[in-house]
Amino acid sequence: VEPPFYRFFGYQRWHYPVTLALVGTYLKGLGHDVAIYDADLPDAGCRSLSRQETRQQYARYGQALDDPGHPIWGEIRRVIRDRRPEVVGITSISPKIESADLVARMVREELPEARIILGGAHALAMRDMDPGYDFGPWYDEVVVHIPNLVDQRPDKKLLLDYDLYPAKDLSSILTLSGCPMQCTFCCRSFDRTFIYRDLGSVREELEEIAGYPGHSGVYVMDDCFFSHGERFDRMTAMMRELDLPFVAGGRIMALTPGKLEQFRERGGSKLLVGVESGSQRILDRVKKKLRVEEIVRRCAWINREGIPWSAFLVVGFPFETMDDLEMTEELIYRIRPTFISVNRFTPYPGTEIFREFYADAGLRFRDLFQLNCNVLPGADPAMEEKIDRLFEDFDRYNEERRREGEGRA
Ligand code: B12
Ligand code: SF4
Repeated sequence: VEPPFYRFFGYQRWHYPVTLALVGTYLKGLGHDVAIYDADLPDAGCRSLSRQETRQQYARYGQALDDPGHPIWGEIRRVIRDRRPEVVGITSISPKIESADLVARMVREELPEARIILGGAHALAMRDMDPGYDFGPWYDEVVVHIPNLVDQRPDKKLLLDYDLYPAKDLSSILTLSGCPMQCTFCCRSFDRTFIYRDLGSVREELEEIAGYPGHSGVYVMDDCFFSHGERFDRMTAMMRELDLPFVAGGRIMALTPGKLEQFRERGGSKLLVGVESGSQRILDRVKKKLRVEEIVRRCAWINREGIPWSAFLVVGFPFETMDDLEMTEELIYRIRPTFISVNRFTPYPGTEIFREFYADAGLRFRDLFQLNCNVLPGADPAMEEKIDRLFEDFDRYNEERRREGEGRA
C-alpha cells in the first residue's frame, strides 16, 4: 500500500509509486501473488497547484489524520475488506508515516491474522539513528533494505486500477540508486553504495514507455543522470533512437558543455539542478562541495545551450541569516533558470542536520514536508516573513517565464 498523502490536500501528483512497483516485482519473482494498492492515486479533487497554493492547502493533510470519518479512510477500509490480503506491505517517507500507521491499524482491525510489514525511507532513517526504534504496535516486521532492487524492470501492471494512470504518470524511470555526496540535509547522506541498473533492462522499460499511447516523454528519477559518462552517452543514445524526449536531474559539477550539447541534441527537454543556495557559507555548511562561481559558470552553459531548466533551492536552514537569503535571491535572478523550485528547509530524520539541531525538538513527522508553512522551533519571524516573500516572488517569476515561453512558442 502507498499511503494517502497528496490526495488529502488536492495536489495533482505526477508519478506512480515506483518503490512499491519494485518491491512488488521482486515478490512476484519469488512466486507470490501481488497487487499494489496506491491509496494516493489522484482523484477528481486533485489539480496542479502552485507552490504557494500547496503551502496553503497542506493543513488539510493534518486535518484528515485527525478525522477518522474522512471518506479516504473509508475507501481504504473497503479495499482491505474486499481483497483480504494475507500480507500487507506499506512503504512510507517521513511526512506520510502517520498515514501509514493508520492504514496498518485498519488492516489489523479488519484482518487480525494478516502480517503487516513497513519499509521505505522513514523506516531506514529511524533505524539508522536508533537501531531499537519502536515503530508502534501495528507492524509485525520492518524491512529497510532489499539488495539490488533497483536492478529490475518494474512491473507496473501490478498496480490496481492500472488503467486509470495517464501515460505521463507511468513514464518515470529509475536507473540507479545511491549518491557519493554527503549533503547534511539529505537522507541519502548515509547510503553511498551505488547500484547501476543493467542497461538492457533500462532499454526494455524505455521501449515500454515509448509504446504508451499519448506519452510525452520520460522522467529520469536518478539522483544524477550525468555522473557516469559512458552510461550518460548510452542512455541518451537510446532515448534518441526511441524518439523519447526526457527530463533528468544532474549535479552542477557533473555538467560539461559537451554533455549539455548532447543532452539537448538527443531530446533532453528539461534539466533539474540542485543549486540550493547563493551563499558560499551555506553551501559549505551543508557540505554541498560547490562554489558559487561554479554555479554561475555552469548555469550559463545551460542557458547558452537553450535548455529549459529548474533550479532547486532550499531556504530556512537553522544556521541561515538574512544576508544568506539575500545572496540566494541575488544569485537566482543572475542565473535565470526557467523555473525556480524553492523548498522550505525540512529536517528529515537520518540527516546530519536533524541529528545536530532537531533530535530532541519533538517535531511531528506530519509537518515534515518541504512546502509546509510550519514554523520550526527557534525560527526568526523576520526570516519567516522574508521566506514567505521569496515564495511569492518566485511564483511570480515562474509565471512570467511561463508566459515568455508561450510567447516564443
Ligand atoms: C525517486 C524519488 C522520488 C520520486 C518518486 C517517488 C515515488 N514515490 O515514486 C519523486 C521525484 C516524485 C519524489 C518525490 C518526493 N520525495 Co523522493 N525520492 C526519490 C529517491 C531519489 C529514490 C526513491 C526510490 O524509489 N528508491 C528505490 C527504492 C526501491 O528504494 P527505497 O525507497 O530506498 O526503499 C528501500 C527499502 O526502504 C525497502 N522498502 C521500501 N518500501 C518498502 C515496502 C515494503 C513492503 C518492503 C518489504 C520493503 C520496502 O526496499 C527498498 C530497497 O532496499 C529518494 C532518494 C534516494 N536516492 O533513495 C528520494 C526520497 C525518498 N524522497 C524524499 C522526499 C522527502 C520526497 C518528497 C516529499 C519531496 C517533495 N518536495 O515533494 C516527495 C514525496 C513523494 C511521495 N512519495 O509521496 C526523501 C524522503 C526523506 C524521508 N525521510 O522521508 C528522499 C529519501 C530524498 C531525500 N532528500 O532525502 N521522490
Ligand atoms: S542532495 Fe543530492 S547530491 Fe546531496 S547527498 Fe542528496 S542526492 Fe546526493
